[in-house]
Amino acid sequence: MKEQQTMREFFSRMIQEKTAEELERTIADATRMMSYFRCAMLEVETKFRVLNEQFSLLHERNPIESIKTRIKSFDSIRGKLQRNNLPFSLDVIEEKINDIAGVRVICAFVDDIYVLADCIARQDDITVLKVKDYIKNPKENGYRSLHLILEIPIFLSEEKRKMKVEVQLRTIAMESWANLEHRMRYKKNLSEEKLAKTADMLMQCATLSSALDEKMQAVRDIVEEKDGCQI
Ligand code: 0O2
Repeated sequence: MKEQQTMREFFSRMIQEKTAEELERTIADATRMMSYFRCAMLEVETKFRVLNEQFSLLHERNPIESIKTRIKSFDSIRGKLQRNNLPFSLDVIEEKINDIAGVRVICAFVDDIYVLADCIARQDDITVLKVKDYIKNPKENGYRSLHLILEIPIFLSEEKRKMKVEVQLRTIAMESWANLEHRMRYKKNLSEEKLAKTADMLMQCATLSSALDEKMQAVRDIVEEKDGCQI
């Protein structure tokens, strides 16, 4: 109910030239689209939970520490459209914004990230549309994560629809770096001086967090024999 109200306020602000009837139709279409994205997000989340369950059966350990999901807010969608010089329309949003539905999978070890990504990519109802490996190629600021844009079908009462979901796979160390950086700096309008000062410090933190991941992985490699994906 609150979500509907927020959407109503948002669209009333965005599309003032529309008639009341057109506005209602747009709100109904947007509500439906977001609901489809939510379904797709749930499907992907479940797939990771199933893999985690099976891993614990096969290997007596859970590769996934936690899973977070989120649907992008319309304010954030509008910001992204503006940054990419795209017009605000539901068709453009559905076609061009890849991370409306987001699933973040936090893993214990770097190896697990690639094993899980491989297992998901091999599922026959999933198409991997894009891979951005910010672990092998970290961003300039030090950000590390493996991003996958997946296309997955959702089965509705009378139709099947393919929806996009962004998956971010990262370790606990990558997650804590990204959360703190996001809170303090990402997309914030800091002065040039503060940007310069903090960039170097954040890069040092990223290097430390990467070293922590490598060391933890090395410990695990000694403790256990490495497993490939046998699912
Ligand atoms: P928010 O506020 O987290 O939603 P694409 O269209 O997918 O090719 P996109 O989405 O612009 O391109 O780029 P990318 O690099 O895949 O980044 C998508 C998301 O990754 C971001 O979403 C962030 O969640 C996260 N991310 C990327 N770079 C950074 C970074 O430097 N620091 C942190 N903390 N997170 C980052 P949004 O919509 O930009 O932001």
